Amino acid sequence: MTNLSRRNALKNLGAIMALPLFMQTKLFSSENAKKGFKLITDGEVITGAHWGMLKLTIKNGKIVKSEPYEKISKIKNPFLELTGDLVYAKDRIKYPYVRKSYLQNPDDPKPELRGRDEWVRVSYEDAINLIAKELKKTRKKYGAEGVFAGSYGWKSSGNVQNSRILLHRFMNMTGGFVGVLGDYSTGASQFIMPHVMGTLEVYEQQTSWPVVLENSKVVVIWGANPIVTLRISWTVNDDLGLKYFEDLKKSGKKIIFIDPVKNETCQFLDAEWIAPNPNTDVAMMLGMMYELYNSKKYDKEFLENYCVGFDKFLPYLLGKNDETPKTPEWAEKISGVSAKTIKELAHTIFDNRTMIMSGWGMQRAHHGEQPHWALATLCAMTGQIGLPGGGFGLSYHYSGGGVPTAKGGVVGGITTGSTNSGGAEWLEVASKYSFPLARISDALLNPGKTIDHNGQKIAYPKKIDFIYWVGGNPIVHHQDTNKFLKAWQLPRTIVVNEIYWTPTARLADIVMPATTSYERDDISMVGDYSNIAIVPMKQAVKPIGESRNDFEIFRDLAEKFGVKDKFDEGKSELEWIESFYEGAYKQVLSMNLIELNGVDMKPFKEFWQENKPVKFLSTMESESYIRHGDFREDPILNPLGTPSGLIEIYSETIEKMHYDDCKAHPMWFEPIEWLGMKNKPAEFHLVSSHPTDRLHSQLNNTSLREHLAIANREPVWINEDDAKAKGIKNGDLVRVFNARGQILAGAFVTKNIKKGVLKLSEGAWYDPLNSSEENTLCKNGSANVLTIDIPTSKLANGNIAHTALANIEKYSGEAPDLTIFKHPDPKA
Ligand SMILES: Nc1nc2c(c(=O)[nH]1)N[C@H]1C(S)=C(S)[C@@H](COP(=O)(O)OP(=O)(O)OC[C@H]3O[C@@H](n4cnc5c(=O)[nH]c(N)nc54)[C@H](O)[C@@H]3O)O[C@H]1N2
Ligand SMILES: Nc1nc2c(c(=O)[nH]1)N[C@H]1C(S)=C(S)[C@@H](COP(=O)(O)OP(=O)(O)OC[C@H]3O[C@@H](n4cnc5c(=O)[nH]c(N)nc54)[C@H](O)[C@@H]3O)O[C@H]1N2
Ligand SMILES: [Mo]
Repeated sequence: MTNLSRRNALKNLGAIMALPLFMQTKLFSSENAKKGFKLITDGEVITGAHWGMLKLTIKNGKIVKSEPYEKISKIKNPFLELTGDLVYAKDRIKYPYVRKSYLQNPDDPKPELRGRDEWVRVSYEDAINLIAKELKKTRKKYGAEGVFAGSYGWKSSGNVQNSRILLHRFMNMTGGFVGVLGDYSTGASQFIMPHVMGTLEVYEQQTSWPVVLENSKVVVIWGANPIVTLRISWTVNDDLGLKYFEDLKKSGKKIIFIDPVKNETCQFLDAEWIAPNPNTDVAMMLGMMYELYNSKKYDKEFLENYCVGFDKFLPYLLGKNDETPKTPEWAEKISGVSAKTIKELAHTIFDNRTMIMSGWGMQRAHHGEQPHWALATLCAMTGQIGLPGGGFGLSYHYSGGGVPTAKGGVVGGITTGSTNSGGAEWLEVASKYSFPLARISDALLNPGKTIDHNGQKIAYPKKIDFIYWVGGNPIVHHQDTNKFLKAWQLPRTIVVNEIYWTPTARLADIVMPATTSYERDDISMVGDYSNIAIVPMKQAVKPIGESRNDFEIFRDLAEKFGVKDKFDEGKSELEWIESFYEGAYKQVLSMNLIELNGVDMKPFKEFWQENKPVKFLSTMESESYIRHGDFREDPILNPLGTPSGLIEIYSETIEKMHYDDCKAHPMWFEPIEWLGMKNKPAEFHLVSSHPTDRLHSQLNNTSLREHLAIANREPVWINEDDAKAKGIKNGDLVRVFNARGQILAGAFVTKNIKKGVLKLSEGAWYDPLNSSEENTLCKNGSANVLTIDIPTSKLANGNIAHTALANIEKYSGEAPDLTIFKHPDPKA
């Protein structure tokens, strides 16, 4: 259950199989032409991206303008204007390349030279043959266990050109691979919440916004930055999440923010700012619960009828066994938030109908299982879970959680295919060896090691010899880069399909040039929760260089294994798109939505020709949706998915795991590094939030970088008093460092961050000063050079990106040039 990916959890795309595509040099596929579709060389093309529906203006076959197809909120999203930058980027990978030593001898490929070796341009056919040959070699020697294709990443939108699914489809049909469990986003909460609430909570529909706007008196935003994080969606952004935050602002409700950073959203909403020390929220919540208990302001009936285990949690809260009552005064010492504020906050949320919207930053921390468990317990005490506008929600900041769901057709997507393709022993192997994805360095460095995970034992593969990565940038996204770089040296072969010469592509052996989503046809839903529209993603321009669609690369590889027919099922790319559209069209027809709702949906050919989205309407039912409302109404008839059917403040399942780092009820654990620790290894707490002006590492190579960069590096936020004490001025080049590594950044001196805290967004491309030197300086400011690579706990094994101490100083050396955005092949 917890192995559900967000894509499955969000919606049942319920479709099957893959598709073929363009000939390399042809402007447009014969399949398209046969159907009478032409590439628009002068005119407008409608498409979609993570950041929303787009209108592209094409002149002479080139994109000359990119703008929102329509804008619902007034909040500007600069990502919508960058399509030209993305397609015509200087660092596009235009041809297949192989690292020189690898090409010379794939059996002795000198992995230590990754990132430093020369690149040799090869033909597409040679590259495909080489990948197929080496993959077969690895499978023969080590079996499916030797091939890692977990390949986490945000790729591009589109239901057919889903690079990761295509990779898995290819791997499934040819002998299997080792995959991963969970994700980086909600690594801790997606494993703990099913024990507590019986559901993931993080990828599920929230109490609808109209209900919140009508009923909540107070909105608490606890560790979230929705104005920023709602710039994107997993599918195509509907822009409605942002619109509802605008409405929230207009509503005049009391809004309280709890975050060490007074972030863009807090500023936008002009909210009250409470700034705890990072990773101390659980202490604050316990202090609030103590105050509620002490002042008898808690809903006894709710705790008795809808929850189990408050009685077992209470002795801990009151300090009966550890002589530490979790009083507001105790919490003040840990969190740096005054006992007075903690008490007031407790009364405010009890006395008023309150919706607590929490982001995911605080669970991407050591013991990240605790904050959302403690939050659920706090809300159980107020007794507001399942009431209109009360309780908590863990996805208002993400992909439009809370935006009412529309009634319409849902387009399917390519799948990983059937696995019973004769001799599926690999499946057993692959599932046996799949490991929590944030343990990747550990798995590479400690082959065969057994770890605890959510009550089970998991053994790492004995030898990972071959890695295939598509649509992700692990050198930038994984914690403790210097450790990861060592792990990355161990496999014999690393293949990457990429659009750009990212740090990950540069550290591969074989690089396959991928198209952007603007160079191929595709289709997508709009709005992960709202399903408000279907957007055609029509090819806008012809592929750059010899870039290929991931589909084509994997289909051609499948052919080398004799399974092409199975891979594409004899369908062209457009036929796949058509089949997914027709599936949705049938749903619409069967619900009579054309007559009843005035839905303007036509057969595929007209839809594709017309080049505009099909829109649906939300229902009254979805507009009045209350999360856990049914459960509240009747907990016997509508039990939660927990063993007791109730909210588990105390979990016997977890008790039986006997873990020292995650006990049977929520608790305050000291993180491995934090501001309150004895003998701090460094002075400041570094939070590496999600970037305002990127999607992770995507868009770092666009013109937006010029606007965000300070001293031509990633900005690091520092409190003005701290900056003064360190002799740092706004705009200075600074070095941020700890025992794990060092980076250059540009100082952003501000009042809007708590003293003692630094903020450096994740996703700046790793740019080593001297890659043959250990712990070399990253010139561009990639946050993960400084973060810690240990698991949240044995329960979830999530990453702890937001737990790290670091030092900062003005950089006195000469400023080195950035090299990461320059093309590595001087001849290209
Ligand atoms: N310190 C720190 N680290 C973090 C986090 C944090 O909060 N702090 N957050 C974590 C989280 S939640 C996440 S989700 C990860 C994100 O990490 P990633 O998902 O790896 O980040 P992206 O930059 O989106 O990488 C996507 C890559 O896919 C490529 N790409 C795009 N479209 C296509 C395509 O069609 N085909 C192919 N082959 N490639 C394509 C892009 O060029 C880009 O390089 O980072 C994690 N890392
Ligand atoms: N523009 C943009 N939007 C994105 C993304 C992106 O890269 N760019 N990434 C997308 C993805 S994949 C994901 S997973 C989501 C991530 O969504 P989140 O995980 O919610 O985003 P973060 O920026 O990591 O953290 C949100 C807030 O938590 C605060 N925070 C950090 N540590 C603590 C703490 O200990 N306590 C408290 N109270 N607050 C803390 C940070 O200061 C930040 O303001 O965003 C999505 N949206
Ligand atoms: Mo994420």
